[in-house]
Amino acid sequence: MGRYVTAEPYAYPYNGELRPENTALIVIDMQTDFCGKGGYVDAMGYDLTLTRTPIQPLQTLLAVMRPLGYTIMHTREGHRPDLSDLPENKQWRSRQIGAGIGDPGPCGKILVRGEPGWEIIPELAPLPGEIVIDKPGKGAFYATDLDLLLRQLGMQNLILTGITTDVCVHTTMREANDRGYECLMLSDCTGRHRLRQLFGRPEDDHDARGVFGAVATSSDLIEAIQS
Ligand code: C5J
Repeated sequence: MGRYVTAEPYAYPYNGELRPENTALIVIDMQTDFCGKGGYVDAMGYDLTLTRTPIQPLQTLLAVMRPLGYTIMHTREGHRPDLSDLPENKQWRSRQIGAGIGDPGPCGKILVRGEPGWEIIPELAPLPGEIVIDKPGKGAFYATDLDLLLRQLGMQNLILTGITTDVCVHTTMREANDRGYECLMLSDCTGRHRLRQLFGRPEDDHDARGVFGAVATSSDLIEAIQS
């Protein structure tokens, strides 16, 4: 008898092996510049509601998963202060939308390591001992030691949350799937910017179609791990 989360399009994980010893919660890029009051998204005048909706469900989920001994990991998107790890085209594209990476922003240089805007928001601050992955790209596996750490810890299942759903969360889920991790995305613990919600295809966001993994809500997960 395994332990499964009620999820779409299949009960997660595929083998019913859902345990604190082999399952990590990954909280992606909940940084001030993306979702904090006074960060660059806020300063650009966008409605922060969409990138802030995951905060409360994530707080509830962390309060359940931490005492049960699940591995909790956080990621931050950001670049070295000298921008030597920032591809020119990434910088150019960010400037097109008025948020040039490395340029001065309301909370220091935008998405630069060590600047206030790059920090994880206080509401979801990592606890001492929780792993924080600093990534220069969208995916959390690219140019980081995430895979090495997960394998050292014996992790097989990844619960993916954070922002933004269609960029860093989805990229990480695809990278994880190719490496053999069993992925679950939590729809209420992810969010995206309004701009992309208007021009993107929101129906694709949580539609993993079983190709990259499964989708559930945090309540579904909490019910499974507390049962
Ligand atoms: C993330 C981005 N975290 N959209 N970054 O999604 O640039």
